[in-house]
Amino acid sequence: MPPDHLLDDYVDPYDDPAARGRRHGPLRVGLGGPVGSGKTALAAALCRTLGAELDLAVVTNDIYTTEDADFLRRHAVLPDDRIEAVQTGCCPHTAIRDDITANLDAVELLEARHPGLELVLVESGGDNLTASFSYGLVDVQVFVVDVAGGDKVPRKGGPGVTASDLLVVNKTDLAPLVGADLDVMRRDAAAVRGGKPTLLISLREDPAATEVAAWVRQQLRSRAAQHA
Ligand SMILES: Nc1nc2c(ncn2[C@@H]2O[C@H](COP(=O)(O)OP(=O)(O)O)[C@@H](O)[C@H]2O)c(=O)[nH]1
Ligand SMILES: [Mg+2]
Repeated sequence: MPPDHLLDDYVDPYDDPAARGRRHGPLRVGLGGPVGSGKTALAAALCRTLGAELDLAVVTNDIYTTEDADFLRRHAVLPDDRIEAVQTGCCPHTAIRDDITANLDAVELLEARHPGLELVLVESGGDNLTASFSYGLVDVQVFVVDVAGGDKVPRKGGPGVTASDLLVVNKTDLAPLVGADLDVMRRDAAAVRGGKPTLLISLREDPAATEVAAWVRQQLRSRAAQHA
């Protein structure tokens, strides 16, 4: 890892699109975003919706606990042996971007345990708007924000909002309560994302995360077509 004072200029070697997309093994999907935006709720929803049709597993990242993994186990969205918890003990984005070893170990453990694995979701520990995954760890990344912090969030940018493969704006059910204008969020997101997709959803109203699940299926299809 480069020294701190060089991090601003640090270019992840895996950010090269040509280096992205493993040919073999499961599709690895990163779920990033601020604390409380709904990453674990989205992981649970995707497991419920896709679990019957795909061989899948989840890696969770928490700073000091295994709370997210415990939540998924408690709600029995997947068998226990398909959930691995990484305790980062440090700034969560370090573990998904700069020193990804613990996460790679967790993914490889799941792959060894389940040789037919088709999809691995990697939930990052909650961070702020600056967090993003190394493409050495994931093939595609979803950034989850919510409307509860107001409609300014997409406008504030940051690599998660601008560069993620899919931006999810969750908790649209709360928009009237916090006075957030969803059209403003949609327009601001489109303005900074250069054509990449944004979905406004409410996991409260659609616990199956139908549109996000459809996007994941599409990613699987396009990877299969790319490597056919
Ligand atoms: N009102 C509302 N609450 C939600 C929604 N999605 C998640 N939540 C709640 O938001 C809280 C944080 O969700 P969680 O998935 O733990 O967030 P994470 O920190 O990003 O993993 C939990 O209490 C969820 O039940 C939603 O669409 N609407
Ligand atoms: Mg979580």
